[in-house]
Parts: sequence; structure tokens; C-alpha cells
Amino acid sequence: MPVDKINKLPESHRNILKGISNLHVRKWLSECIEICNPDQVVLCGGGAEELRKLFADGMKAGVFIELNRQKLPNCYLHRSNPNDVARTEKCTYICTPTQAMAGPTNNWMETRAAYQKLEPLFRGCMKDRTMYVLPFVMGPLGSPLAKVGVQITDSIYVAASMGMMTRMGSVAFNELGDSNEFTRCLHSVGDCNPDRRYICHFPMDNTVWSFGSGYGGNALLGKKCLALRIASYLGYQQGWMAEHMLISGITEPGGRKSYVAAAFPSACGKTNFAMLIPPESYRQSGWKVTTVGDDIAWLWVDKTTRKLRAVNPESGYFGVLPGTNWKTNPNAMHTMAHDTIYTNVALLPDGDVWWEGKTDSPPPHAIDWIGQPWTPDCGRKAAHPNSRFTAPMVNNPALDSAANDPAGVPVTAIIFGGRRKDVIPIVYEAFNWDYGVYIGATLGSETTAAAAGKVGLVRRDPMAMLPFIGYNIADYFIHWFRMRSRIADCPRIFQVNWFRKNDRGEFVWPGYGENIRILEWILKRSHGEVYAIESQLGWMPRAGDINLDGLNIDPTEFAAVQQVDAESLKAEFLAEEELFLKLAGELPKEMIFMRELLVSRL
Ligand code: OXD
Ligand code: MN
Repeated sequence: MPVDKINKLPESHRNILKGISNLHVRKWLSECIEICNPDQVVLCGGGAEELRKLFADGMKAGVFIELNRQKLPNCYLHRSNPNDVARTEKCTYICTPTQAMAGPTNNWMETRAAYQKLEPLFRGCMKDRTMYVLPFVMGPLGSPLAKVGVQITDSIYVAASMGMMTRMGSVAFNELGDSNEFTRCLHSVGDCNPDRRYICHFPMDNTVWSFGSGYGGNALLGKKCLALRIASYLGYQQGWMAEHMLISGITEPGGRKSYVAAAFPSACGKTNFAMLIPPESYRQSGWKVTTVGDDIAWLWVDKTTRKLRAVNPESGYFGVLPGTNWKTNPNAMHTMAHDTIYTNVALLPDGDVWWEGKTDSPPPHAIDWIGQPWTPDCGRKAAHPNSRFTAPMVNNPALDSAANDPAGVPVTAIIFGGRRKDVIPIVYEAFNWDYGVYIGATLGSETTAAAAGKVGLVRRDPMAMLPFIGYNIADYFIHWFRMRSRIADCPRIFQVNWFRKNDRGEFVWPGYGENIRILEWILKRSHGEVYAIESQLGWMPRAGDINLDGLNIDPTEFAAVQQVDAESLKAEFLAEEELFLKLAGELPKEMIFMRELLVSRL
């Protein structure tokens, strides 16, 4: 921005700008101030004191309600606008010069047209509001993959949440130095009107503009927008991968530690899996699971060892609450016991919170997520099905010791999982990397409340990345296939399905902590220690290879759902056709060959 324009800004704004030594940030910020016209500008330097002030100011503004100090110290309730409770994929755009660059699965806007459409919305949008400037780092400080972003927002909820979810504050300016390589993240809740809601990504400009929503996935721009959509494009260009994956460390009896990365669509249990506590008998014999990350993994190939390594770019959790309790995920319950934001849950008379599935029986009274009196018989949910907790990862008692390690962790196995009541067995292993990529690419899952739209329909969600690939999906698949040639000893790839039902419509697998039994087989296979049967679908455990001791599972029923049924597989391949048709003409040849092989095996 020309100097004379900067000089026209109010003195307080000019002083903020003077405090920023990076000239590229200063120039971009002055342009955003000029467009948004905020009343005040607050530069967030990070730290606990600043967070306390954000909460105090947020309480005055009615954005936060402080919860019971004894039961939930430093915890706050936030109620969103009821029209703004989940990611809105129909308002999410990849903005590139040509539609081919965004590909057939993304909403697309031409770059200049998008800026022209959104600029008038941002113009003057922060009049009488405070603009928070949030410098942040995604990835452990000093990591070769760490990325700096600067988010501008008029939401104090977003500012406080970014303080937990990212390494926010002056550390980001230290990491950036005088470089121009930072993601420019401009955000305003605007008037929160769904008809004027746009989450626009400009991968080629390293820029995100999000208007009209305060929901985490649309508004905490370091998360889905930077760490998945923008990062997936950067990874494609630079030879690494940004994936919708948890990373966990598994210690076996005897002390061997391995790390797995697992991709599941939103609200399919990634946080539970990442924070898994093995059952007593396993713990006694030395099994332990620790969390590196619960949602996003950045993966790269180490130049010296040519092994795949991973970091979690985030520093907090934005987890789904319904169904979370002391039995299903005690580590999550500990994590959110203090210093946590609860969004769209019910408020109890004593200042505690509640959501469906937190306790066996509901409370007699509550104030529901929209602020209305609630009783169990009123016919409404007390908490929104996509209610969330936001907490820093340091709260997690099972945080892995390498979670902040800039060198990341080695990846022994990659796991793909979906929510499928039928067809897909509880576990099997891909024959090789290329087939594993095929399995990931054709991953199907029943839709959940994490995204607006109908729940329970099977949709193809390649690598659980459908809403998060920041470029053409065909190039994304090619990138996955090509990664193979960089890796010397590639991780084994598996598919799991915790949600498989029997003929009576009951879940066969108990899930949660018991998933360690499946992990045990996955690790043994990855380390070459257990035999497997070759089925049409992949390598299968034999009866007896999965430890069912102490579980109330009929081994014949387990064996039955592991069976590959040719007729339902044929139906599955036909259902995959939808994805193949979308990609017609652009499909990587590996996908076509893999499908041919699969069909010819039936
Ligand atoms: C999330 C999501 O919030 O995937 O992690 O929607
Ligand atoms: Mn997610």
C-alpha cells in the first residue's frame, strides 16, 4: 500500500504496523486494514496472559460463558449462530485461473472473479469491531515443513481458539524472519448470513479469504484451509503430502515403538483412535498408545534414510463431543477438563456442561445449545450433533514425547477407515503400495454431522480428503502413486472398518480401546511377523490371528464379516463408478489397472 495511504490510517493502527518488522506482513496488513476498516487492531503476541484477556473480553461481549471454576477451571462455553454449526462444503471454493486446476470435485471460482466477489463483502466489515491479527506457525517450530500464517479476524472466539490450535504469537515472526512465505488468511464473520458465506482458497497466492462463518472448520484458517487445502497443493509442488490423518505411537511389550498414520472421514473416530487406551490385559503386558496428532498429518520422505516421516501441524484438538465419555475416551475427557472451549453443548444449572452420550442418563434440566430451557422429554437434542471441544494438546495425558519434535516420527503403517455397515471387513492389508493407494482413493463412508447435509449416505471420500484437496484430484492421486518411488521401504497400507454390522444390524466390533487388537495384527504384519491369507480383497488375518480373548464376540461371526462376498464386492465396484466417471479421461493409469485386476480376481 502506498505510504500516503498508510499515513491516512488512524495513529493506533499505524503503531501496530510499525511494531511488525516483516515488510511483507506489514504491507498486507495495511491493505486489509484499509479494506476492513476496523475500529481497533490487536496484534496477538501469544501466551497465557493474552488468552485470559481474550476470554475476559469475550465474556463481556457475550461470546463466552465461564463454566464452573471447580469442575472445569478456565473453561468456557460458546454458542454459535444456529445457522453456523458445521463446515459448509457448498460455500468452499478453490480459486485458480482455470477450472481444470481445481478439478472435478471442488467448487471453483476464477481467481480474479473470486477476489472481486469477496472484496465488497470485506469492505468496511470491521467497522465498530476489533481486528485481531494472529501470527501463527503450523508444525513443530524449526521443522523443515513448518509453515507460517497470519490470520486476520474479527472473531474473539477464533482468536482464542487459534491460540490453542496453533503455535500462535511472536514465535511466528521469529520463524518467518524477513521472508514473504506466509499464508495470508483473511477472515470475517460478517453478518453470518449463509447466503453470503464463502471460504475461498487461492493456492497459487498462498491466500485464504473466509467470510460469513465463525465455525472452526471454516474460520480457524490454520486448520482445514491452510494445513490441508493450501498445504496439499504446496506438498504436490514440493514433493510431500498433507493428509487428513491422525498419527499415533504404539509401544508393544518389550518396548518396540512404531507409529501409524490413519485417515478417516470427519467424525468417524480419529480422535478416539489417536487417544486409545488399551484394555487392562494389554496395558498389563506393556501395550501403550500415545498421540502425536488427531486430525492432520504432514508426511515427507527423509532424504538420508528414504523413510516416510510425519508431523502433526496442529497444537490442539477440535474434537466432536457427542458420544465422548469416560468409557469411550478417557484421555479426551482429561484433555478437556481444564483450559477448554466447549462449543454448542448444553449448560447445566451448576455451570457444568453436557452432551448426548456424556453420561448414561441425561440431566433432568439444562439450557440447550441454542440457549433454550431443555428437559429430556422435550424432543430436541441438548447439544448439537457436531458440538465440539477445543483444547491445547499439552492437556492430553497421552501426548507422545515426539509431538513437538521438528524431525517428526517414522511411519510404519498407513490405515484407511470409513464408516460402513456392510461389505468392508473389519481389517485387511493391501497387497502393495499401489493397491493401498487404490483402496484409499475409493474409500467410501457414510456421511456424518461434521459437514452440513444429509447424514448416513455412502459417499466416496478419497483418502478422507474429498473436502480438503486443494487442487485437481487426479493430480492428487498421481502424487500418491509417485511418492512410492521416493520411499525405500514403504509403510504397509491397511483398511479398517470399526462400524461393520451383522445380519441383525448390530455392531460386530466393540471398537474404542479394543481396537488395539487390530493394531496388534497391523504392526505384526508391518514388521513381517505374522502370516496372512490372500483373499480377493487383500491379505486377511486367519481365524485366530486377531486376539479375541476376553471379548464377547463369537469367532464365527468375526470370521463371517471378514469373508469377502463376491456379489457385494461387485455392487461396491459399481458404486465406485461414480468416482471413476467424475475423473473420466484424467484417471491415473494405475487406478485403471488396479480396478481391472480386482475385477478379474472375482
Ligand atoms: C474436523 C473435520 O473438524 O474433519 O476435523 O470436519
Ligand atoms: Mn478432520
